[in-house]
Amino acid sequence: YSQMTYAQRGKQHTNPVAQELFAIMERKRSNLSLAADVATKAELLALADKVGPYICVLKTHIDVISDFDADLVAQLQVLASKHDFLLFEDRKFADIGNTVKLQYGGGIYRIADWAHITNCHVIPGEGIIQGLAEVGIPKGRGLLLLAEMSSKGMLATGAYTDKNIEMAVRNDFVIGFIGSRRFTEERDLITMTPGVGLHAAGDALGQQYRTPEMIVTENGSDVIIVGRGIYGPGKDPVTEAQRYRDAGWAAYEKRLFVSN
Ligand code: UP6
Repeated sequence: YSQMTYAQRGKQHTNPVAQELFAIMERKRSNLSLAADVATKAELLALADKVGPYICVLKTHIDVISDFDADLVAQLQVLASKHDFLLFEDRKFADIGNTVKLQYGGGIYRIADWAHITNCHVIPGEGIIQGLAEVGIPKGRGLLLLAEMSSKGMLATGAYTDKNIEMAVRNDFVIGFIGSRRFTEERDLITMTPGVGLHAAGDALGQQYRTPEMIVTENGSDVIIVGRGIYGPGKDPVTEAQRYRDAGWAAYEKRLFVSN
């Protein structure tokens, strides 16, 4: 699959969210997701509006917004249509199936009502996927499994990562992984990779960065997730978003060129 174009993969994919994601990537020539980790509603909406034209996915941590309300979600949905991107709530669910059903569908965030994509750890076992699927499938959503993490000393390796791959292959609700590489050819599961930066090597709390070329060209990942590299101190988010979009797309085209 890493040798096929995003357009080809979108046409043959069976999951509606995956089809839409590939179509957006092709239309916008962007495999960039913005990790919009800001603290207020106004900052999040301003950033999403500015950077929206250059991204395929807006990744949120909705629970860090100090003045969250239902109107924020309504406005994010307007921006998602205006700029043609998907919403990914990076919730990292990690509880038993019955509890994650409540967390995904309810509470004040009602994630399943607006987030096209969310993600989970499989530490509780496969019931977590089943619980989330009961809420998400009727709404046409998709799930990513955290097969690996970008941080120093992370424990998602070896047999644990392999279990993620097995569970993903047999659950249609799963559209892919958070991780650093392409994991399987058994079906077209999408990899999205955080910990991407053109300049910094990491931060003071264990984050580690690799370049788009390492992630997309060499490792076969599909979407780069960039946060502080775009909106960090002293940066112009539009300039940086264009730079990362171009770097991510060039890395993808190089992958196609090298393999064909
Ligand atoms: N994230 C990681 N590593 C993972 C999984 N998720 O960094 O393994 C998320 C973080 C943050 C974003 O929660 O929202 O990706 C990375 O942001 P940064 O580019 O500013 O480091």
